Amino acid sequence: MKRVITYGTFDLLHYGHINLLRRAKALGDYLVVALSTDEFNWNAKQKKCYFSYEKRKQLLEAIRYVDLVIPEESWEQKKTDIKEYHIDTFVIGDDWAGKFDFLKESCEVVYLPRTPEVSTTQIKKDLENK
Ligand code: C2G
Repeated sequence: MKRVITYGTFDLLHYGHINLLRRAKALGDYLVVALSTDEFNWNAKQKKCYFSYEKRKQLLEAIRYVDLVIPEESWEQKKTDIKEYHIDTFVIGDDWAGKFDFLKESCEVVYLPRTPEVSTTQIKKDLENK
């Protein structure tokens, strides 16, 4: 059983997120998604989510590619998560390319191309300009 993990905010869930989750799951048999909590989003990423952690978790758990959703509360938890969940592969979009290479001592690290034309930021901007 090959176990994969990815991390993110996944606010205003869109097909770019789904493309990432589909390809992440295709790298193994079991996909863990570490979902940024509201506090982590604000304190670490200055992101104010439209949907709360609970709502974003509910959405992710409804996706066929996702097997488990856990909270992401700090930048430092990745190594512990990889051990605790017996992870073989860490995967994330290539907007993070190189940023998590330190995890290579713990597991395989894969950066997948982002879906270029869609983002939560752009969705919010487009809606404001409607
Ligand atoms: N993503 C993508 N294509 C898009 C938008 C997002 O492939 N058009 C991917 C991102 O690269 C990331 C995942 O979807 O792998 C989640 O994106 P965000 O919610 O923006 O995640 P981010 O805020 O980058 O959080 O510790 C890591 C951070 O928590 C990552």
